[in-house]
Amino acid sequence: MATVSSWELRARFARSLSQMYGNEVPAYLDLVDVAAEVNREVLLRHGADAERLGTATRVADERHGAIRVGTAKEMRQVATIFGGFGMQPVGFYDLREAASSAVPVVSTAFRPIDPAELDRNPFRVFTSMLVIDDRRFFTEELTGRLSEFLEHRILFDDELLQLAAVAQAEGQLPTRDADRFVALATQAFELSDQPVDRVWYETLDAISSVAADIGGVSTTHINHLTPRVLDIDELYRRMEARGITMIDDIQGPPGWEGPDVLLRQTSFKALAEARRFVDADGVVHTDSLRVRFGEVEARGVALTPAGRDLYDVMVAKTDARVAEEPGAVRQDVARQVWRENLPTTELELAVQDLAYFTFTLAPESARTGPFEANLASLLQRGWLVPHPIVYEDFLPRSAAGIFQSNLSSEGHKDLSVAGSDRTIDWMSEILGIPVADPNDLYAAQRQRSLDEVSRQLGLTTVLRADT
Ligand code: OOG
Ligand code: NI
Repeated sequence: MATVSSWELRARFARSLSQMYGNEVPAYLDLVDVAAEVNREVLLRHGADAERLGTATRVADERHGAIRVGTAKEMRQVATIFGGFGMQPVGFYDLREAASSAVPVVSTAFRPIDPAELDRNPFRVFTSMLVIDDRRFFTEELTGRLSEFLEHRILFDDELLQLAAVAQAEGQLPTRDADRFVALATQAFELSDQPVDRVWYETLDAISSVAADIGGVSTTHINHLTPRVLDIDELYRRMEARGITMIDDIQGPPGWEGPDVLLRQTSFKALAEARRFVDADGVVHTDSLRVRFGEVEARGVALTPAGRDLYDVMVAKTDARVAEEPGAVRQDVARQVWRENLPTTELELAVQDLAYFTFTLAPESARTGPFEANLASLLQRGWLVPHPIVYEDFLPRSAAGIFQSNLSSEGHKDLSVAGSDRTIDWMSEILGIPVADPNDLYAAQRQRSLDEVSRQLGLTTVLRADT
């Protein structure tokens, strides 16, 4: 019997969502076009070097989506659906802390974790869940009403969930089921034309637009779909030249001449979309909402915990200098801070254990010094060649920035009360499966490669990065 494997299911799902979202939000197609144009040019200009952080085919298809749900049960169903596409929960992001305005959600990302699976198709979905009992945002009474409203809605039908469960258990589906699974999963994230209860929506909107988008409607929808671009500064200029207003800045690290690290993202502002509302008098009107937007991203090498600490220090230094020099352009200030603090080569990032790499043996002709069974020295003496591990995850501050740049107002947040406690363990518990720590995944990938080169070098004690 012909079957479709989980990576093909994932690739089809990403493509199908992309088609659906392109129909719903045509400006997304502009972003995809410009990203493809820029990618082609970068590949022509830099050749194989441009593929160090992912092959041209991987990058061309690469997307991340964002969705938002309301309850533990919905979250668990989402885990089943994405599990059917070979995507597992990785990382925990508390946007309540990362955002200055009211963003009452905690998030994880569903993505493939095996490097070979990532190469085949790296589709990931940033998934946020409303924290309905956080007293900084919701009164006890509102928590009760939210809980009541959310408990009664059904986002995903049984057929979808059953197909997902089979796909997850078997790692594949028969062709006909595969078509159905992809179609139903895509449909589940379409924008619904069911009328929205205006009074209820506005009650939540006064607290947080994000809360209204999640808890104010009886369905869910994809919030954005993000292509990957190899030169985000160039993309930004071209989008503006096309007359599409982008948010003020590129989030994350600045553009600079050294290695690309982590993740840079930018977006265009949410567009007005026609939505139907039912008013208190029962009459249905068509009005509009600005909720969904277009985002694009550039990915760099993953940073180790030490590299991430340095990153946080550099962000804090940038913040401080921008505060001292009103009128300074944040990216220019950040670039300066980067030049003062971050090594300018991948080799040096590897030697200082600031970023994650895999390693291969260099040809003998490239070796410049005697053998010593120590990773830093083998790198410096040219015995080993480092290859960057691409950052596959998200940044809380950028995510908060993306959320915030698209809110219609600051919303309402009472800082005099304590928030409700949410952690990665809590998320694992409600999902019923462990949420992976991204660092563990990168570190394991690096160690597998060190095991291999140690074997090739005939070492009795394997090389490690942290000694
Ligand atoms: C998610 C915002 C975060 C990203 O790329 O950091 C995000 C949302 O708006 O639902 O997608
Ligand atoms: Ni995003």
